[in-house]
Amino acid sequence: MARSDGEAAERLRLFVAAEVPHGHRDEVAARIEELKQRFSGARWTTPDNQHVTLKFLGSTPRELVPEIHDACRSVARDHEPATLALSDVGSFPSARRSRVLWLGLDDPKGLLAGLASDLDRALAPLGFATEERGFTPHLTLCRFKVPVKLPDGPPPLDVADLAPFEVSELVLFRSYLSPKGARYEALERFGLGSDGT
Ligand code: 3AM
Repeated sequence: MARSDGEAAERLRLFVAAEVPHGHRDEVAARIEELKQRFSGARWTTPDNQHVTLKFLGSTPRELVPEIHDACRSVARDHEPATLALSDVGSFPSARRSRVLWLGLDDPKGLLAGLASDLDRALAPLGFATEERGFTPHLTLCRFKVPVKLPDGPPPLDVADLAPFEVSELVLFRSYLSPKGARYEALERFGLGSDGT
């Protein structure tokens, strides 16, 4: 549909992610209660808002969405589902100056790193900047306004007993920012592997 002069194109804040089963995220939430008390100044994510970000697209014109779907579908088809597990707590950018605490994923076949680098490559022709930073698959647990020093390193969290789980799709999310925090909406899912739909 033609737009009148001066009318701004609608933009959506987008990112592509993989999901961890809800039950696992709820179990993690139950196990970080002690950490929440220790780091009471942090802003904690809720299980509903946790995902493994693979590619951040940011503010995107709506008319690019069909091409983003095509790119995601093609990358998803090139990767078979794999079994992953939750691992250890880490911090960004470092334990000396932590701004984020996260829970890592054990991904022996490198599925998530492969998806992240293929998304980077497939989305670059649409004008999305390629990622310069190394990729560390993680669920963000909390963010600190003022960086925190962790002299003993990131705190331990025992999740070794939680069952491994399968990652079998990519999810295109829309992010809505507000003073109350972010809300994420799954716009589209892309099954991994040649059997994916
Ligand atoms: O939920 P996590 O932390 O994995 O940190 C933001 C969040 O990831 C990340 O994108 C996800 C959805 O908002 N994000 C926000 N701005 C970003 C940026 N400029 C960014 N990632 C990379 N570059």
